[in-house]
Amino acid sequence: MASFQELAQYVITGQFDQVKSATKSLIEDGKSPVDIINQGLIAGMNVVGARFKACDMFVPEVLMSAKTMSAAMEIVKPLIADADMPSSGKILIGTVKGDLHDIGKNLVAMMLESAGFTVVNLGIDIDPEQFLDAIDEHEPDIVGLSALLTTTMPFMKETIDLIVEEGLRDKVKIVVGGAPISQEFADLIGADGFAPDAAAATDLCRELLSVK
Ligand code: B1M
Repeated sequence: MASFQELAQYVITGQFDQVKSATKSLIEDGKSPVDIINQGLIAGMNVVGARFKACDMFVPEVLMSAKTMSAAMEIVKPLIADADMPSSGKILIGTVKGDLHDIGKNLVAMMLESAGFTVVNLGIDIDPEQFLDAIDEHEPDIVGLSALLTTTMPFMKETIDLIVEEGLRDKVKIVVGGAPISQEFADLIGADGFAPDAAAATDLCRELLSVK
C-alpha cells in the first residue's frame, strides 16, 4: 500500500510509472481523491517549486515532475468529476498569453468540475481575442484567468480591457489567480475576484453565482 509521502516523493523525482501505480493504490485503498491531490501531488509539487527556486532542480526535472503530476491527475480527475451533479454554472478558464503553466489552472478546473460547474478549459497561451471568441461561443457565467509569471500578468488586464471594450463585461464575472496574483492586483485590473488556490477559487465562483 502506498502512502501520501511516497506519492509526493515520486512527483519530486519525476517517476512516472511509480506515480501512476501509487495513485491507483491509494484510490484502491479508499483514500479521497482530494486528499490524494492535496497531500500527495501538490505536496510534492510544492517541494519541486522550492528546489527549483533554490536552483537545486532544473527545468527538465521540473518538467518531468509536472508530467508525472498531470498523469496522476488524469487518473484522479474522473473520480471527482463524476459527481453527477446538475451544473452550477459555466466557467471558461485559461492561462493567459505567453504563459505555458497549466498545472494549477487545470487543478482549479478540476475542482470546479467536481463542485458541479461546467468547465470549458481553453488551455495555455490564450490571447485576449481567443478569450473573447470563446465567450461568444460558450456564453460562460464566469471567465477565469490564470498567470504564473510576472511578465504575463499584464495580459490579464489586456484581456479584461478587451472584454470591456467589446461590451461583454456585464455578461461575465471575471476571476483571476496564479502564484504572483494578489487581491490588490485583481482590484487594480478590474476583476471581480481573486483566489489563492483551487479550493478558494471554487468558493469564490460559488459566491459570485450565489450557488449554495
Ligand atoms: Co515555471 N516558473 N517557468 N515552469 N514554474 C515558476 C512560476 C517560477 C515562480 C519558478 C521560480 O523561479 N521560482 C518562475 C516565475 C518567476 C516570476 O515570474 N516571478 C518560473 C519561470 C521563471 C519559468 C520560465 C521562464 C523558466 C525558464 O524557461 N527560464 C519558464 C516560462 C515558460 C512560459 O510560461 N512561457 C517556465 C517553465 C516551466 C515549466 C514548463 C518547466 C513548468 C510548467 C509545466 C506546466 O505547467 N505544464 C514550470 C513549473 C512547473 C513551475 C513551478 C516550479 C511550479 C508551478 C506549479 O505547477 N505549481 C513554479 C514555481 C512555483 O510556483 N513554486 C514555476 C503547482 C500548482 C498546483 O500551483 O500553479 O501556483 P499554481 O496554482 C495554484 C494557485 O496559484 C491557484 O490555484 C492553484 C492550485 O491551488 N491558481 C488559481 C492558479 N491559477 C488560478 C486561477 C484561478 C484561481 C486560482 O482563477 C481563474
